[in-house]
Amino acid sequence: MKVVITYGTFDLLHYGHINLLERAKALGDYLIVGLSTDEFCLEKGKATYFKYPEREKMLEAIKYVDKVIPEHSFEQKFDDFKKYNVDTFVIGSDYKDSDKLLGISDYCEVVILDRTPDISTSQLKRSINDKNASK
Ligand code: C2G
Repeated sequence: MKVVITYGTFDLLHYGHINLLERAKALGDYLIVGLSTDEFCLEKGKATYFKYPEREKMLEAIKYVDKVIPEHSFEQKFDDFKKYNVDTFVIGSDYKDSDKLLGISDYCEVVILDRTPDISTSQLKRSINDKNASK
């Protein structure tokens, strides 16, 4: 069984996230998602709209996702790779050439997938705020 893992905040879940998860699952048989905890999101400078339990529930409802685990830090990946016998780590192209990926290829295959253009959580928040402001 080929195990794939990816990580993210997945706040205000949108089709860009779904595209990523669909392609990640297509790379193997079992997809694990490391979901950033609320505390880790704050460390990443991302205040989320939905809290961890809500984001977890939404991810677990996606047919491509087989398991959701909490992501507490960037560094925990190396423990996860061993704990879950991960074959492939997947992340979107915003992390291409990021120092956050250093050393990962020593543990497993690294696949960088193109981000879905023209959609992001921050863009959604801005357009919702703009709509409210214009009322
Ligand atoms: N993504 C995408 N296309 C978009 C938006 C997001 O492919 N339009 C991908 C990102 O590249 C990432 C995943 O969806 O692989 C989750 O996106 P975020 O929740 O924004 O991830 P982030 O907060 O950057 O957390 O350790 C890694 C971090 O936890 C990633």
